[in-house]
Amino acid sequence: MFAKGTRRGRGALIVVEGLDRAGKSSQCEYLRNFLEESGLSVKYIRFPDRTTSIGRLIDGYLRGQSQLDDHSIHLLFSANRWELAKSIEADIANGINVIIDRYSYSGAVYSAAKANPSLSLEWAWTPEIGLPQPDLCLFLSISPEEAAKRGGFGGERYENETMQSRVRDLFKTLFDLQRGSDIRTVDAGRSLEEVSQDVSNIVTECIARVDPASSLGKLTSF
Ligand code: T5A
Repeated sequence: MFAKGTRRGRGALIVVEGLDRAGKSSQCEYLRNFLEESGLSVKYIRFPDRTTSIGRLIDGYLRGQSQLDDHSIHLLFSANRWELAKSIEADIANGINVIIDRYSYSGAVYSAAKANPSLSLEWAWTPEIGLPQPDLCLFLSISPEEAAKRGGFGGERYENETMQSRVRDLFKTLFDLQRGSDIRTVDAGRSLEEVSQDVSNIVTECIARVDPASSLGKLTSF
């Protein structure tokens, strides 16, 4: 826990990643409450942010209401992050801890999982270079079979087991390439409470470790 009013300087940038229905939004909500109750300033952002004009194009695509070339939709997902990048950096500099539900890692692996020969993982990562670098990425690990049993699975474009299995493998490949990043895997196949306990312990450590006088880094090439 944190003593109220003792933290000055910048906030931490915390990303939560995982397959569809891994429990990301549930854990982000839990984390927001946990940090607020600990006296910290918090903002919670979800990508895709479906409220912007780019986000509405993405939403239509995910619901199957429009068709787009694989490269075009990929670049829209990335543009959706770039349109919030400056405000994320400003919040962090102002001492706000920012929790992000899906980020560049999802961006790269979901597009690469389409197995389009002209859309490699490296190609998919390139537009992410220069975006704010998370201080911590929590990967909620669950099997595609377990995720499929959870509420609402199957409603959107990528929610099928073939795609989710490829995504899971590609997350591993991408994380192995992220030298110098703090990426932690949490077993998300357990109860909400057990997962939340691990999440709060890891995030508490991260916030204590971030040097309040340091600047946020930027994502780099492999
Ligand atoms: N995408 C995204 C890209 O292709 N490129 C990109 O750049 C980005 C950012 C939509 C899609 O877009 C793709 C990836 C996705 O396919 P989304 O809106 O984040 O992305 O969609 P989902 O990941 O499907 O988000 P969900 O909200 O549906 O899943 P969550 O957040 O992982 O899961 P959550 O917390 O909503 O929980 C789902 C269900 O499981 C239960 C919950 O109560 C809920 O019913 N649950 C648990 N049940 C048992 N035990 C637990 N521990 C549980 N945790 C949650």
